[in-house]
Amino acid sequence: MNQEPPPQGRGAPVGRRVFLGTLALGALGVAAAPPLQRGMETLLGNAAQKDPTGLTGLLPNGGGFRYYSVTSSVPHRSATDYRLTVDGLVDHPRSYTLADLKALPQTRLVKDVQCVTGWRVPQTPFEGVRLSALLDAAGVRAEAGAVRFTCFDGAYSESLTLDQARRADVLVALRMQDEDLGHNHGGPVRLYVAPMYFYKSAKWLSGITVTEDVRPGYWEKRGYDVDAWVGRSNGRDDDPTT
Ligand SMILES: Nc1nc2c(c(=O)[nH]1)N[C@H]1C(S)=C(S)[C@@H](COP(=O)(O)O)O[C@H]1N2
Ligand SMILES: [Mo]
Repeated sequence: MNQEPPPQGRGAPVGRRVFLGTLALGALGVAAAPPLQRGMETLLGNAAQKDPTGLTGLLPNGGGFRYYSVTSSVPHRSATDYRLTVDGLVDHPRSYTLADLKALPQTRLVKDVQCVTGWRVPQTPFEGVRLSALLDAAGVRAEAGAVRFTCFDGAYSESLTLDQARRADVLVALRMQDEDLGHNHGGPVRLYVAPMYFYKSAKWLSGITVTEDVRPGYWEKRGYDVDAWVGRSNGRDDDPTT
């Protein structure tokens, strides 16, 4: 498991001490680990003490990505048992199978992935169904103003305004780097919000609910910006003190 460190910027509600406390708790589990793994954990622990924000940099997920999950385990969903529900303030709520989603027109985008903690993966292809197409098919009601996303990890959530959700560069992604999305990257289906920090791109997507107002997502309740446009001051990225 690898959680996004809490935001360290000005006015962040969750401070450095809380994060270090979490690391210390994690170390309690190390005693039970086999020697090889224990060495690795110790290394991580030392590095983390010098630079808590650098912890995730030591855990590559392949191709420059870091694996993130706020839960310690996530159930697997196969092509046959995966479902994506679209509901809320819509005229035609429905549930999509993976085959349903694959049968819809696919859009491919190639842009930089940018995590708010500073790591970046340049020119990464994502492919999937435009979120706007699913919203149009559902018939969004006049009183709607936002979209909420939920995940089958049972914990993560995200949100967008309806205007943001209707952008052409927001996908319900089935493929990444020209391969079917693997479990660790949020497969079989994740949200991909190209113009925003990667925490917006909810992995293991299972629910799209049209709502009246924006409901802040998992990290947003813990201090991250709800409008997460890349380039705005948001976390450490452009903070000269870190
Ligand atoms: N369900 C879920 N989605 C998530 C997260 C998470 O912890 N759980 N972390 C977010 C963050 S902070 C990042 S940087 C990316 C990481 O995606 P990756 O694991 O494919 O690199 O997923 C985002 N989506
Ligand atoms: Mo992130």
